[in-house]
Amino acid sequence: MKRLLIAIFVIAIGALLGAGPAAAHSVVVSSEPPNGERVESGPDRASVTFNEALQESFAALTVTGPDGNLWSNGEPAVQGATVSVGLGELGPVGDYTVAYRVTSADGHAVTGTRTFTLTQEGSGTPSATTEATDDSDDGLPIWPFVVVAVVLFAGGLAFVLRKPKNG
Ligand SMILES: [Cu+2]
Repeated sequence: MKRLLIAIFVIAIGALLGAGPAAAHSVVVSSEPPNGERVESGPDRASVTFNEALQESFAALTVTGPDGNLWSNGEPAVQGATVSVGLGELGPVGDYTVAYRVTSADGHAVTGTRTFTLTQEGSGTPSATTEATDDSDDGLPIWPFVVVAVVLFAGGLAFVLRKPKNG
């Protein structure tokens, strides 16, 4: 019995750490420019479209150039299953990275990147240079949540074990 409970506990921890219900999260179905695409100029807006409507809060979408500068401008906008951000005239030729962070309908955060390649140099100016780029909010600590979850689970376990045994 105890061994079974330990097994359940280990499985629960694994699920908490993200090995579990990943299938429920929103999944990218397309992006603009398309992932891996070679383009001569940037679109007015870069966008990433998912398989289901997103929550409108906490969305982030940035386009970073081969120079490391930020080329997207303004705040990202969520409309249905699509998150987009202003882009416009680009600069140096090379790979641009579209980085997104959105909140699934189920409340989980989904992050990732898409890339496209600019083949003709543009005359645009970046909205922020490398020094001003702030990646500090990428490292949302998950440990506090894990600790709380473990404490809650252990509490439940203790409660179960405390139940009077039959016979
Ligand atoms: Cu989820």
